[in-house]
Parts: sequence; structure tokens; C-alpha cells
Amino acid sequence: MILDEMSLPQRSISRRDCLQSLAGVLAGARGWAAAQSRPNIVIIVSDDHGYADLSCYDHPQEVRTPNIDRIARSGVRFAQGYANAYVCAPTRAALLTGRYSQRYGFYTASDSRAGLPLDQVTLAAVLKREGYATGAFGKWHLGLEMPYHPCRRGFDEFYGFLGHGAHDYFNLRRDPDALFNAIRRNEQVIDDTGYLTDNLRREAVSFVARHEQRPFFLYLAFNAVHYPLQAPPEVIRKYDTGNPKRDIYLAMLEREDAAVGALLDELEKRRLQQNTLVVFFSDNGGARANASSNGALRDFKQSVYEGGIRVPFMMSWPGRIRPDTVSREPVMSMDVMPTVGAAAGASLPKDVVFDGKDILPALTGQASGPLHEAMFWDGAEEQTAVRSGRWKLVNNRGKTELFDLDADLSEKNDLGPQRPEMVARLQASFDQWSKQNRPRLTRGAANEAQGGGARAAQREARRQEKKRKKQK
Ligand SMILES: [Ca+2]
Repeated sequence: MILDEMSLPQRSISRRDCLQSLAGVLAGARGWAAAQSRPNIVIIVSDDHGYADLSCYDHPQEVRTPNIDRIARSGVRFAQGYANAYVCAPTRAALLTGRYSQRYGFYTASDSRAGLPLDQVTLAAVLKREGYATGAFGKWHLGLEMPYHPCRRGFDEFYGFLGHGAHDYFNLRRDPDALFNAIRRNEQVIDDTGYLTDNLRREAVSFVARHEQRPFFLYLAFNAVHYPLQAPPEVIRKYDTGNPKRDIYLAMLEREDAAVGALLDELEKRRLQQNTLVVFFSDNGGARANASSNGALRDFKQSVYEGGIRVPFMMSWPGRIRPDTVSREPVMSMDVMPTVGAAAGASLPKDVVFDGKDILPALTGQASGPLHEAMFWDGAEEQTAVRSGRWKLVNNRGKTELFDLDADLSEKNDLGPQRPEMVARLQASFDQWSKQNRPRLTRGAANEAQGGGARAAQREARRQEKKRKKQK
């Protein structure tokens, strides 16, 4: 009897536990099923990568990128893909907010020192809220102080450097005078060895391996192929273009391509590729400094001509995007967030104006018109541009030119004098757009904050260094 009394409740608890655990298993399975139906997101950003420097684009014969080409082969390559800016940081800001970064005063690379304003919601924060595992690896360039750190902007983990735009590829040890530039794992400053592009490969592959059971968002922001021109000597020796700078650039590109290959292999090995949306693009056009090639496009990085802003851009999502597609739809880096948001079924904030558009309907013939009636660039250096359809108006330090991009890809023939009405229409459209924008983050009084930001980051890093030494 006593035994029964004692055992009864035990049995009933056991039944309840059973039911609860069954419910748990069912909920887990539902969660797992929902998680499995949501795509993984991989965004790969290349840095200062020339429009012609991928072998899936019209390229010089010395260029071979078999792995990055796999993304285009299994999906879509955009012939008219654009960066939001002709330099690194504002494009990255637009990418992670889905908006024209000028809306919040972010126009230039040095605006990155003030940081991506904290009232801006990032794609990482949105996906994290949706249950995604989120990781950023590589170049950040969106703020030096801790509140702007990737781990405070929606990323669970980070390996890379906060600022500025460039990093030595071999010297990965901390420099006390430039701690803003130190390699960090999450928020900790670390010393590392190796070749930085290879390390980013290691981190990206490890992230996929560790999170294969849940939907994940991997942001792989290479600093390759940005200067300094540095690559392992045995790789450089494989190239002989007659231009020693170009040989190093190609070696850097080879290593980046191999890193992308390793990441794609990892997705395939784990049978994740079918349900992974992969985006690849460059943050601005090829630079003169790294001997990159923009092919037929006029000019380089730092310019609003096509060579500064039209970039390699591709996207793959097997089953959803037809393989080997070439699209002439003009798209922009800020389109990635709304595209990813729609693909992931994520709810984007309702009180934010997103300038970016979901690209997928344009690829499946469901879009009724162009994604963008007009696209705008303003680098706050007396260089602006607006493109609408085939027409592009460039304002280059006081000189206004009108180009027909369908007929004149290389922007050689200024049609402004023949088409004053088109000049006026595009100018009015640009002026209207400018009205929504805020003044530069690092203008005037904010310049103080800019220097302060770097100093505060150094102070923070020194504090961490002291703490680390104490712990030893
Ligand atoms: Ca760049």
C-alpha cells in the first residue's frame, strides 16, 4: 500500500513527464521543420574587386575564379549589379540596413569612424530575432567603439577587424598604437598567425559545421582583394602577366576563390546547398591601387562612373533561382536585405523605409516593372549620379554629363547638350531624393566624435589587454 501510494504519484509524474516530453519532441520537431524550411543565408562580400575580374564575367584571359563562378552557375549573375557607393563602408552600411545609407548620414569611408548609427536595424539583428545563428567574419568598417561592434549589432560571433578599410594579410599581431585594427575574436583582441584570407575561410567553414542544425546567417566580408598587395610567394609565382602588382592581385584572388570553394564544398558535404541562399558581390568597383580590371567600364573605385560602382554581383538558391541565369535587371547592394528578409519569411520593422527591393520577383517574371525607377549615388565629394532606365546623369565636380548606358557602356559620349529635358528630369529626381537624406555623420562637430571614436576604441583595447595580462 505504502509502496502503491508512493509509486502512484511517481507513475503519474512519469506519465505527465512522458506527455510533456512528447509535446516537447513534437514542438522541437515543428521548430526543426520550420527551421529546415527556412533557408540559410550566406552573404559574401569581396573588396575592391574589379568588374572584369571573375571568369564568369567578360574577363581578361589571366583571370580564373572557378569557385566563385559556381555561385553564378547554380544561380544568377547580374550584368548590372551595383554597389551603393564607390567606396567600402557606405556600401556595407546599405547592405546591412537595406536602405540608402545617406538617409542616416553615412556617405563616405570615414563616416565609418562614427559608426553605423545605433538606431539603424541590421539584417543580422532581424535574422537573430527569427532564430538564426549569426556570424560575421572579416572586415567590419562600421564603427570602432564597442556599441558598434558586430556582436552588439545582431551577430552572435565575430572574427576579424573593426577598422579601417585595409589590413595586413600576414601580420595579425596586435599593434598597441593601432588597436582599432587588431584581429578580434568576438570582442577580445587576439594575436593570430597565418594568411588572413585563409583564416576567414577557416572561420566560415567552422561556422557552417557548427550550425548545420539550425538556420544560419553567415556574413563573410573578405578584405581581399583590397590593398596591401600581399599573397603567399608560391601563389604569386604562378602568375606572369608582366605587371608584378597584377600578379600579386591574382594570387590574392586565387586564395579568395579557394576560400569560397571550401565554403561551398562544406555546404554540399552537409547537404545544405539546396536550401542556402548565397549572395556574392563587391563593395565597390576595382581600384587602381590593386591593379584590378573593370573591363570596358570607365574609371575605378572612388568614382561615380561605372568602373567605381558597377560590380560583380550574383546570387544562388537552387530550386528557387534557375541555374545559369544572366539578368540585366539593375540591382544594388541594399536590395539584399529585403530579398533575404522575404526568403527567410522574416518580419522587417514596419516603421523603417526600406529603399532596397526583393530581387526574386524580378527573376521569376513576377515583377511588373523595373525594381528601381531610379538609383542614386552620393559620396559627398561633389560626385553624384542618378540612373533611370538606360539613362545616367553624372555630376563630377561641377561637370554634368548624360550617358545612354545601353548604347554607351564606357560612358564616352555626353548626350547632355542634345537631351536637356532628360538632364533636367534626372536632376529633379536626384534633388527630390537628396531631400530625404541627413547631413554627414562626421561633418563639423561630429569630426570631434570621429577622432574620439578611434581613441575610445584604443582605450578599450588597452583595457582588455591589461585584463588579459592579469588573468595570465
Ligand atoms: Ca572596397
